[in-house]
Amino acid sequence: MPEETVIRKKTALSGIQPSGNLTLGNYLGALSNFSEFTSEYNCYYCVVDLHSITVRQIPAELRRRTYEVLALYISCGLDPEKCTLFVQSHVHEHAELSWMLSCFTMFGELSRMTQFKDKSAKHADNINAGLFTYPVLMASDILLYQADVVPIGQDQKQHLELARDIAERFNGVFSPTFTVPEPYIPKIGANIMSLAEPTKKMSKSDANENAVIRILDTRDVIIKKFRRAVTDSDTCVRYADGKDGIKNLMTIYSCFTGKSYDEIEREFDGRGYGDFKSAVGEVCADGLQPVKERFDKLMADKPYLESVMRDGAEKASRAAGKTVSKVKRKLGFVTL
Ligand code: ATP
Ligand code: LTN
Repeated sequence: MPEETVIRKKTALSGIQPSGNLTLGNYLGALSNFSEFTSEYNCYYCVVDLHSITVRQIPAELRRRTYEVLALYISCGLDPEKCTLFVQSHVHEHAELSWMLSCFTMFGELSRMTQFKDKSAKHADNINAGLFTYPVLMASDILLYQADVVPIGQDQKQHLELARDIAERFNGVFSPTFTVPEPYIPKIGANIMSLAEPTKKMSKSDANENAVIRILDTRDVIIKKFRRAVTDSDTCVRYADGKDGIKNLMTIYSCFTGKSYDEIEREFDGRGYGDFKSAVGEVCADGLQPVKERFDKLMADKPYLESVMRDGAEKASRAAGKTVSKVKRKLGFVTL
């Protein structure tokens, strides 16, 4: 009899922190790519609330944002019937594996993480141990589900590389235990910049509202913010060095229209920055409109969102439990 070959469906996993109102950077760099994986991969998308407490949160806001990020997952096309949508703190194995993997992560490795350096500079009064070990928790999120691919923006590449190193180290000591994950970083949109300081990443927690487009901003606000976007003293829409503001706007325009940089240059040839900025605002507002409409409906139905969380936690726990049992066995913990 021919030997039966079992083809394992690959797994995709990603997470977003409920640490602020999501931005266009979160959308283009991560969220809008999540649904690409749902037909061919086993998908796990997680609201990473444990990560968000590395920075002080107001409890009522954290709770509301947890519902919001889940509602945004669904609004951006993730069907809870086809993928597992869940909240990290509902699956205790994340914290449990994180402890075990922290014993396979070096102090020096964590000290080199640029997000740690940036966040400790930004929150100098609260450089807590969680901020330092944050990447171990992220590695645990990924390795718990044996993820093959992790859709992320450019800023998370270093954390993903660390997750790969931890997996390889553990596998090397105890025989293959974890799948070594690959990042999926989109070619365009992986690094959306601030509209006020286009050499800096657009970040959820930026104090300057004009620097950030929020997924849930109204059409008028989106258009106004793009009109105010910092550019340069030239007038020509060109993708060239030294034109960070224009390059960022061209990237955003390209993401929403599918047009190449050459096509965009031709389209706006001889027209000023004003015209271009208005056009970027229009395509962005149009692109986000359907997401917002679905979001409003979902937020009005908390019991539904809670049922999604409950089902998601149950499915995720099943997969996570298997990995944790395997890791404990390999480490030599007594199982009863
Ligand atoms: P914070 O400002 O609170 O640190 P953040 O905006 O960086 O948060 P996260 O929840 O940490 O957001 O990130 C969620 C996902 O969005 C990650 O995959 C991250 O790489 C991606 N992302 C965040 N900002 C951008 C950006 N400016 N451009 C592209 N992708 C981004
Ligand atoms: N560290 C990420 C958020 C995050 C994540 C994950 C992303 C936590 N766990 C697992 C992908 C996979 C961030 O700060 N953006």
